[in-house]
Amino acid sequence: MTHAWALENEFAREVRAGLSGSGQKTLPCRYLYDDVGSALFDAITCLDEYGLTRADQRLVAKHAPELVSRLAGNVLVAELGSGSGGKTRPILGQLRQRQQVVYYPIDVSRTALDRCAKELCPLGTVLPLEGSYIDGLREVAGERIDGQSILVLFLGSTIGNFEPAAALEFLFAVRQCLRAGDRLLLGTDLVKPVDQLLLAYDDLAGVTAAFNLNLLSRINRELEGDFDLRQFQHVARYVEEAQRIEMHLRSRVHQTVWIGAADLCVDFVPNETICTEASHKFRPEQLTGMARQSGFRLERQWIDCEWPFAENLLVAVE
Ligand code: AVI
Repeated sequence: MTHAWALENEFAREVRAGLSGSGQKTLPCRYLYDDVGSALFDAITCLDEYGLTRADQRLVAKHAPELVSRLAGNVLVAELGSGSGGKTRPILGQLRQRQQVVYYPIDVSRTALDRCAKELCPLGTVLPLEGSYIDGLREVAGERIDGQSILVLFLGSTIGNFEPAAALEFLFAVRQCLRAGDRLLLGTDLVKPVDQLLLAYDDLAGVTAAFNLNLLSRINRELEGDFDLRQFQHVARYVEEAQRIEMHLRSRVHQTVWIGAADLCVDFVPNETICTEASHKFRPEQLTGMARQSGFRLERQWIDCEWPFAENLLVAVE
C-alpha cells in the first residue's frame, strides 16, 4: 500500500510511475536538471564532441541582424528556458539599436533567471518570469500594448526532448498565446552521422555519463533511494526509425532497489535499462510541416556549416 505522503511529492509519483510495471522503465528527463545536473549540462555544452550549443550560438550571432530586420514595429522578446540568456545577447544588442529593449526570460530555475537578469540588464529592461513556459508566455502576451509584436525564442533544440506529438502540442500552445505576425525562433538539432551523435551523447571524458547517473544520485538524495551507482552504466543509443538518440542507464547485474519516498521496490535483471531522455533530430524539410501543423509558417531557416543545426524563424499565421 502506498503512503498518502509519498503521493504528495510529484517527483516521487513520477519515479513510481516510470519504474513500476513490466515494460521499458523510464524517468522524465526534466529531473536530470537539479543543481548538480545543471552544472554537468553546462559542462557538456563545452565538450568538443557536443557541437549543438556552439552551433546554436554561432547561428544566432551571425543572423541576428537579418532576424531583427524582419521584425516590424516595437518588439517584446520572450525566451522559453532562457538559462543565463547568453545566446540571446546578439538579438537584444541588435534590437537595442532601434528601440528600448524589453526582455522576458522564462525559466523554472530561479538561479538561472537571476544570472540572466544580471548579465543582460545592461541591454534593456529584463523582467524574469519563474514558472512554466506557457504560463509565462501568456503573462507576456497580457502585457503587450497595441502596436507591439512578440518574438519568442526557444533555442538549444529543447523541442527535441519532447515526444513528436507533444512537440506539436507545445508549439500549438505557444501559437495560442500569440497573434498573427508574431514570431518564434526555434532551434533544432539536425540528423547527422550516427558515430558523431553517439560521441556527442557518450563523450570520452564521461561528463554525459555523470549527468545521466546523477539522476540516480538525485533519487537517493531526495527520495531516500538506495541505488548503487557502480551497478549502472550510461548508454547512448540511436534509434533510426524515430530519428532520436536515447540515453539509458543499464543495470550491470540482477539487483533490487528501494526508493523510500515512493514506497517502491524495483527489480532489475542484468542489462535491463531505464530510459532517461530522448533527443529527437530533425531533417531541415520537416520544419515546414511542423510549423504548418501548429499554426505557423516557416519564414526563414539558417543552417550551421560546422555542425548540422537549424535556426528556424516561424511566423504565426491567421
Ligand atoms: C537540453 N537538450 C537539448 C540536450 C540534448 O542534446 O538533447 C540535453 C542533453 N542530454 C545529453 N546531452 C545533452
